[in-house]
Amino acid sequence: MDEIRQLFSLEGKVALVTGGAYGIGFAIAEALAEAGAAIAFNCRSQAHMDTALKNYEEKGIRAKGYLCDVTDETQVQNMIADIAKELGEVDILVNNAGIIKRIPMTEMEVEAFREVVDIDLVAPYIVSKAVLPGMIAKGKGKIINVCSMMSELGRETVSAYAAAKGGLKMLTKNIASEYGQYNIQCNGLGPGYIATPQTAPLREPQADGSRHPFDAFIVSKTPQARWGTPEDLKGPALFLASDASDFINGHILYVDGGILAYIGKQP
Ligand code: NAP
Ligand code: GCO
Repeated sequence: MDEIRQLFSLEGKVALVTGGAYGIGFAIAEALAEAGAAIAFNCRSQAHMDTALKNYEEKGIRAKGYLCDVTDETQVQNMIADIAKELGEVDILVNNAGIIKRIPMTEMEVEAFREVVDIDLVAPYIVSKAVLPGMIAKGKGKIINVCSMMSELGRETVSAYAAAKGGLKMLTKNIASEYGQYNIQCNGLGPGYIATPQTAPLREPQADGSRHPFDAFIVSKTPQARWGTPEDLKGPALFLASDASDFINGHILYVDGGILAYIGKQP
C-alpha cells in the first residue's frame, strides 16, 4: 500500500502555481501542499497577495507569494531565482495564470487580443523556459499547463482566449516532444466550466433575479448537470504533478463533467 501512496507523494518537491492567489490556482496549490509540496505562487496585485497569504495560512499551508507579472520575462526570471534561493529549484510548474475578455471579434481592439494571448499563451512559454534548465539539471520535472475546453471548441466573443488556449494545447505537446528526453513530463489540464471569479459574469442572476441563461445552458450541456468547482481540479492536478503520471506526456486531461463528450439534452 505504501508504494501506491508514494506514487502520489510530493514530499520534498517545490511547486510554483502561477496565478495561485485564488480560483483554480489556489485549489491546485492546496492539493499539491496536502501531498507534501512546498508552495510558491504569484499574482500581480498586492491586495490579492495579502488575502491569499491569509487564506493559505488559514488552511495551514506555508505558501510563499511573489508579486510577478508572468508576461514580463525579467520579473519571471527574478521570481524563479528567488524561489530557488528560498525554497529550492522548481520541480513542478503549474501555468495557471490567465485572463479572458469576452468581446465580439470584430469589436475587439487588437491590443485586447494581444493582452489575452500574452497572458494565456506567451506567459506559459516564458515561465516554462525559466524553469526548464533546473528541471533538465535534475533529470526530472513536471509542467502542467491549464488549458480549457476552448483548447478544443470555440464560441462567440472568446476568439483571443480560444486562440491562446488552443496554442497552449500545442505548446504543451511541443514541450513534451522537446524535453521528454530529460524525464520532464508536460501535460495539460483542461477544466470545463468552473465556478470561479473568471466565470462569475456567466452565472450571476439577472437584474430581475432570474437565472443567467448561460448558467442554464452549461448545465444542460454537461452530463453531470452542474458547474465544476475548483476542488474538482485537485485530484487531476495532483495526478499530473506526481510520479503516478511519469509515463504520460503531451496529454490534455479534460476535467469537464463530460461536456466535451455530449451533444446536449434535447430541448
Ligand atoms: P481567476 O479566478 O480569474 O484567477 C486568475 C488568476 O491569475 C488570479 O490569481 C490573477 O491574479 C492571476 N493573473 C492573471 N493575469 C496574471 C498575470 N499577467 N501575471 C500573474 N498573475 C496573473 O481565473 P480562474 O477561473 O481561477 O482560472 C485559472 C486558469 O484556469 C486560467 O488560465 C483560466 O483560463 C483557466 N480556466 C478557467 C476555467 C473556468 O471555468 N474558470 C475553465 C477552464 C480554464 P492577479 O489578477 O492579481 O494577477
Ligand atoms: C467562457 C468561459 C470559458 C471558461 C473555460 C471553459 O466565457 O466561455 O469563461 O472560456 O472559462 O475556459 O473551459
